[in-house]
Parts: sequence; C-alpha cells; structure tokens
Amino acid sequence: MMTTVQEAAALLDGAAHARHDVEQFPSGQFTLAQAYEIQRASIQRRIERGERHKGIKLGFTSRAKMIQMGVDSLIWGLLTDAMVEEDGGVVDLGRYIHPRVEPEVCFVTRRAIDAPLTALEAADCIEAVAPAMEIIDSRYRNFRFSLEDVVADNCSSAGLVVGAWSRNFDALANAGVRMQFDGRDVQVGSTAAILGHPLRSIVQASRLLHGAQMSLPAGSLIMAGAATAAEALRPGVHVQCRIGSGTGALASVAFQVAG
Ligand code: OOG
Ligand code: MG
Repeated sequence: MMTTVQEAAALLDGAAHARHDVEQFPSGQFTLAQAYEIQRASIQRRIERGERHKGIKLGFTSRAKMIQMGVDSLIWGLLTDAMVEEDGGVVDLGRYIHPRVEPEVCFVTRRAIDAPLTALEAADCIEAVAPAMEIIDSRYRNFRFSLEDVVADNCSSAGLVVGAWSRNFDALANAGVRMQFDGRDVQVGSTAAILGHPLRSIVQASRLLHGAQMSLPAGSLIMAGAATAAEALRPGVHVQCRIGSGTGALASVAFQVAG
C-alpha cells in the first residue's frame, strides 16, 4: 500500500511524540524531494501543537558521521524550541527512544539569511558561536535508515544543548573537540572535520535554504553538524564537551543524564 507524504509525516511525528520506533520505509518509496516534504509536514504538526521554529541543523558535514551511519550526503533538518535542553541541566532519557549524543558547534544569526552567501558574508551573518551537543534519536528501528528515511525523520533531530555564547570566532579553526562521559574521553576530534571549518556550514545552510525557497530570521540557531561519531547515552552518565583549549577555548557545555 502506498503511503502519502502526509501519512508518513503523521507516522514519524507520532513516533517521536510517543517515543516508539517504526520500520524504515520500503526502499524507493519516496524521493529525496518527497522526504523533505515529509520533514516539513512533520515539523508543521509540532508547530500546530504550539512549538516554535528555533533554527536549522546540518547533518553529515563530517566524514566521521558519514562513515558511522553509512550515508554520504549533506542533509538538513528543522529545530524547534521544544528540543532545547538546558546547559548544565538534567536530561531525562524517557523523552527519547534510543538517544545518542554528538559534539557540535552552534551559531546564532544576527541577520536574516535569505540568499546564498559567500564565506565572508556568512561570517558577517553570525552573532555568536557556542560549543554544543546534539542528542539525536532516530525514529527508525535500530537507528538504521537510508538517506531518504533520515531526511523524512528530520535528520534524527531530538535534543540540543548549547553552551555559553562567545564572539571568539578565531577559536573555531582547527580546534580540538573533546566529548567526555564521566570525565573520560569518548570522542575526540577537530572542528576542521566539519567541512574544513564550521563556518562553511553557514554557506551550505544558505544554499540549502535558497534551494528550498526558505529563509531564516535573525536570532536563529544553526547547528553545524557533528565533528565526530555519536555515542549512545545511558542513565546516570555526566556528559561534557570542550572545544579548543587554553585562552582560545570556547566555553564547555555539559549535562547530566538522570539515573
Ligand atoms: C543523522 C543526523 C546527522 C550530524 O551532526 O551529522 C547529524 C544521524 O546520524 O542519525 O546530526
Ligand atoms: Mg548532529
């Protein structure tokens, strides 16, 4: 039986809302363009429940992520205010199905993005940068999906934690990224893994928005994509991420998973 875009959106939104997993779609059921339509329709359902647009996220901007998930195209998804977890706060795994965490860089825009940007223009659009972590939670069984599946599922978006903002953009080039569970390194990498430099994700975001005939208002968040592979979360663990070191470092970002 054929599933329509609206039916697929209702299925995936329902799974996220009720925290249960679903089967992947049969391969070839949806084109990539239809997968983005499903993504938009599923976010629209959240907006109708009272959530607000918060920005966008990029996915698979690093080789480490592409290799971990077996997908090799850059993708993007939509963020809402309900996804934001507090820096230094307690994360309840009951809100998720099978969550994983990954280190990210987050930007906040100071002007609207409504046209493709050059690298120089992209830098000018950014108000501040922060170390961040994304809590991804695929709605598909066993966290397995095709490119179309993951796009339809809003690129596994579920939670995000954003650290203190700074205007220390120089700290972003080739900075060490270190994510720890209970004080032990679980993922170590470099911001250079994100398209060579995390600011390039703003250029990519501007092109993707333009291609989708969408714009992003000032004050929006842009998650640049994970620099390393993701790690499964477990009850009781303390998670921290640091970007850079010494005086050039960005602040760190952390959360405690409820026991
Ligand atoms: C898809 C989301 C990818 C990233 O930062 O690369 C992503 C997934 O891995 O489930 O968020
Ligand atoms: Mg991510």
